[in-house]
Amino acid sequence: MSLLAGKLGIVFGVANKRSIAWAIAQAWHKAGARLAFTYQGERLKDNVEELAGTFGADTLILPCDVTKDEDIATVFNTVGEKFGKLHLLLHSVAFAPKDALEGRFVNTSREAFRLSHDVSAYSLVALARAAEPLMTEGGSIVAMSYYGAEKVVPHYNVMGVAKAALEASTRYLAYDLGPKKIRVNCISAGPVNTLAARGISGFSEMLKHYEAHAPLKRNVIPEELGATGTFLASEGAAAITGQVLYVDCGYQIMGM
Ligand code: 0WE
Repeated sequence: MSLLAGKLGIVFGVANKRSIAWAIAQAWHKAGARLAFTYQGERLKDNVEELAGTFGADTLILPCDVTKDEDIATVFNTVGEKFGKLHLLLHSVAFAPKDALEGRFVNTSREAFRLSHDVSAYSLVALARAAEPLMTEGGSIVAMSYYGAEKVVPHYNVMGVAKAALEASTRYLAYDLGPKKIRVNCISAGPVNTLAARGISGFSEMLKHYEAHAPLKRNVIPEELGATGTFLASEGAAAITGQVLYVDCGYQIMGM
C-alpha cells in the first residue's frame, strides 16, 4: 500500500541508524515518498550519505545547521530546483548543552537557554517558513517532542522548556499554514535509545520505569514512530493539525 506515492519530502535530524529521523525516513520511503536529507556538521556527513544513499545514488543530501539562515535558504533553494515542490518535512532536531541537562534547571545560563531554544524550537518556525512556498499542493510537517514539555522530568530541564515552545509553535504554525492545506503536528515519543539519549545518566533506568508504568508495559520501538510519522504524512490524517500525538505506550495518561 503506497500511502505516500508521489510525495516529496525532506528530513532533518538523521545522525545515525538509530536516529528517530532515520526510522521515520525509512517508513516514508517504504510508503513511496522520495526524500531529501540534511546533516548537521561534517562529522555526520558520512553517516547520512551511507544511510540515505541506500535510497538511490541520486538522493539529495545537503548540509544544514538549523541555526544558520543561509544554510536553510540554500537547502530550500536546492530542493526547489531539484524537486520543484514539497509535501513532507520532518523536524527531528534538538540540542541543549550537556551541563544544562545535568544540574538544576534554576542554574540554566542565558546562553544555554538561547541555544537550546534556537536549535530545538525556533528552527521549526524557520523551516516551516522556508517550506511554505514549495508546499503548493498542501503538506505535512512533523516534529518530534517529549513529555518533558508538559511535566517535570528530572534533568530534562531547559529541553523541556524548549519542547514546550516547539509544541506551542506547532499550534501557531498550524493556524498560519492551515489555509494552504499545510498541517503541522508533533509526535511525542516515549524514550528511545538514540545517540541523543546516550550519555544521559539514568537513561536505562528511565526505560525500565516506562516499562513498569506504561499501560502497554513496554517501550516504544522506532518502527512504531515510523508508522505514526507515515500516518501523519498521509491523507488519513488530513483533518489533523496542531496536535501532539503521544506514541509512548500510554505513559502520558497515567496520574500515578
Ligand atoms: O529530547 C531528548 C534529548 C535531546 C538532547 C540530548 C542531548 C544529549 C547530548 C538534547 N541535547 C543534548 N545535548 C547533549 O550534549 N530526549 C527526549 C531524550 C532525553 O534526554 C533526556 C531525557 C530524555 C528522555 C535528558 C534528561 C532526562 C531525560
